[in-house]
Amino acid sequence: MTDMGSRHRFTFGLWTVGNPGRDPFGGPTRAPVDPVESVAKLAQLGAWGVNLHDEDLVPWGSSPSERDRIVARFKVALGESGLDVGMATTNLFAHPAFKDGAFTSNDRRVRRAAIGKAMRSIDLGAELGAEVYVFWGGREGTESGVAKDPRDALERYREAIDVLADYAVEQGYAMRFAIEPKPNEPRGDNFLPTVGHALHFVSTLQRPEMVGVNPEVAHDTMAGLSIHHAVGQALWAGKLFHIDLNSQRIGRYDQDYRFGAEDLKECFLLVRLLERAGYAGPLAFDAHAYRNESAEGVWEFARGCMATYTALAERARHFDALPEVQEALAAASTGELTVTTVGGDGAPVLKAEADSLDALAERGYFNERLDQLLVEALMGVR
Ligand code: GLT
Ligand code: MN
Ligand code: MN
Ligand code: MN
Repeated sequence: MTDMGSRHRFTFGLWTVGNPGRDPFGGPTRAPVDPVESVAKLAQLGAWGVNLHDEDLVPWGSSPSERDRIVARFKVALGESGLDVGMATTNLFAHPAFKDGAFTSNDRRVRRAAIGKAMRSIDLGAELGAEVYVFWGGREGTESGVAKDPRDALERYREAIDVLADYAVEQGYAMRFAIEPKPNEPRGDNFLPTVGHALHFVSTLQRPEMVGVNPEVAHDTMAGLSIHHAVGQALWAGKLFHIDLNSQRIGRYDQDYRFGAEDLKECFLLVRLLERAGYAGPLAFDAHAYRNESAEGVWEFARGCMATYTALAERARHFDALPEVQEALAAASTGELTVTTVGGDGAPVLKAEADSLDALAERGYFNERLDQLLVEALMGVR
């Protein structure tokens, strides 16, 4: 273990470091990576764990005996490397039968098969000790909105999660579930497009306490939203069960760049928030190396994700320890936002205070100074 992984529980999906560089316009540029090799290499770099889809480990179509052999070999690798499994999930997007959706396919037979596949995959996650089970609805959506009433689709989505939560509880599995939102891609429009949509969806479930969210930096950014605010709302709701870290420019396809490769300021705000909130769940990097990298470049990518998170956590602590920052925060009245607004005062008092608006409009909030301090701390010149 290096210093890097000693405090933070950094994880990588097998599909991230194993990404062969395929894109819609061209085939793979890198050879497939054996999951056993990924585990050994990630441990060496200081990661805490790995994440996987059923099919990242056990190829679709494997016989039960092949499955058992593959899983046994993988468990040995985990034991030797000391890595844990942070989260597990189901591939409900690659098989052509899922082209109209998995839990929300219009074909009831597909929906039932999808639930069955998720059950098998939950068994695998439990066997490997995954503490979180993620649901990313890659195929849950439409190109032609007329083909599905969104109310019906959400009802079937909810039914699937309810059934699977019951299943996990009945089996005695300790895992919690996390819904991962994404606005589009691969579907034209996906259901549960943002963290806010997912949080509301969770509140409609039969076991809401068991289900949280798995925000991904790139996904809310694709929707043009602030991931800092999205994760803030998930934390405020007590629902941040997992997080997928990466980078993304607004308005692009799903780029899944190395954490910190884009918008360092938003990354700084996100890391500062997670650190201040004492988030102790896995910090998962759901990203991949640029397509023009060779096999070694993949490990450069993995090292970079962890190094940037660690450096931003240090920068955030440094920033908050600077006396000029504390002064600027006080000038911005940041602490005052933690004070209850009304207290015990009644309507007559509040109505009278409405008269103070003209005078209150005079003040400034000194955000220029505060933000410049952030930028200078981030650049390392302060
Ligand atoms: C896929 C997707 C990710 C999800 C993974 C979990 S699969 O790579 O782009 O955002 O987290 O299903
Ligand atoms: Mn993504
Ligand atoms: Mn992706
Ligand atoms: Mn993700």
